[in-house]
Amino acid sequence: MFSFFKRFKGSKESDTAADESQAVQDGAQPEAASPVPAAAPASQAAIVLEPQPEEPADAAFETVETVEIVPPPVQDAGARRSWLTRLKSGLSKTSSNLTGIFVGTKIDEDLYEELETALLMSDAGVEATEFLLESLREKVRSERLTDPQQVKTALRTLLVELLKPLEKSLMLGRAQPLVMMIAGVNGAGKTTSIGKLAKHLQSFDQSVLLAAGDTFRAAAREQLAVWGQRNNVTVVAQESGDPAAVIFDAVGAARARKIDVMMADTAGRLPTQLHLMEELRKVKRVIGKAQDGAPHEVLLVIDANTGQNALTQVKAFDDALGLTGLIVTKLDGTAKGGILAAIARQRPIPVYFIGVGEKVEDLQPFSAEEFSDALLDV
Ligand SMILES: Nc1nc2c(ncn2[C@@H]2O[C@H](COP(=O)(O)OP(=O)(O)O)[C@@H](O)[C@H]2O)c(=O)[nH]1
Ligand SMILES: [Mg+2]
Repeated sequence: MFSFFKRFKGSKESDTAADESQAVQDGAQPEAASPVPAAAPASQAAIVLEPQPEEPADAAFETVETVEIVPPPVQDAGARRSWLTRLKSGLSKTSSNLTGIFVGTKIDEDLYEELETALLMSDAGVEATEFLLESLREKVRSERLTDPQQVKTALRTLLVELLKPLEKSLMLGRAQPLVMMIAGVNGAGKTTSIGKLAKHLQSFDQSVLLAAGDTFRAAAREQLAVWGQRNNVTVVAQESGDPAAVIFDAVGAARARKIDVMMADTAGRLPTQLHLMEELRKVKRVIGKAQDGAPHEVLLVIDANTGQNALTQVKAFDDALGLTGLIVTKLDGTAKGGILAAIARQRPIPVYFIGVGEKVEDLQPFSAEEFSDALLDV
């Protein structure tokens, strides 16, 4: 298996990260001084699904190290090719539409019109489409391009520029635990993505604890619990009740056990369900009470097949929660991929990961270059 983690040294972000982790370490000192009981540290109401019989007695997690998740600089070549192939095949509907436009010999109005249609059909939305077309016309003029293939290359450059701000690494090690809250509509892929991420994090020596904050459906809790047992990850769950309470307990458990990353699953909801959005805001507030500065990440999982509706979700969840990142799933289905251009133009929130399937290795960091190449079949 390959991992996409890299040790991180010396950037502006690492300075902030070091400050934050220091603050957290300071805050956690009284706890560190008193020995942590091996038994479940969460309150009695919580069921701690503990796959390991004993708490590991090592101090390995005591030093907070800043780690960055990045597209792998050196990766197993086969795995890399396989990922790119899956990404390309996922986006093939759009790429076949787009590339067909540039096979002719002339750069004329027809070309621009066909391109407009193809971009709109790819879910890029009116704003990003107009932006790309305008910029492309300008580039064709200023660079005196004459060959449609050059126009395609210019479009690739513009796409990369547009999508680049979405490319951001998820910084680990800023706090212990680093608390990530995961939100999204039903079926977007929250629980699956949490599972995949947990496995990736483990493969980079990060200890993980999950909170089954989807208390709405019993099946959701079971899904996470079964997954946790299979993969040796502690899952904090509760028979019923308040998601905020479960997640509060889980943060306590993660702190006591010196867990590196805690991920909180939440119940799916539509942004139009105002009382449920309010419940999510409460979850976020309560996490902040359990640990200063938490949640460190509020991630929204969106299903790329929902097209322009995904943008509506991004805006609504961002307005309610203040999102720090996105996970875009199911780019292997009928997804057309242009939605990322719409997001980049209208609500540029970092896309930490994209998913092209149900297997663990099908979730990878987002790369503007890779994505643009897949869209244009370069
Ligand atoms: N094809 C495909 N299926 C996915 C992907 N991510 C998640 N799924 C599937 O989508 C379904 C819903 O996922 P789940 O994690 O339960 O969604 P949740 O309701 O948001 O927690 C499951 O069948 C997953 O296997 C992906 O990237 N590609
Ligand atoms: Mg779920």
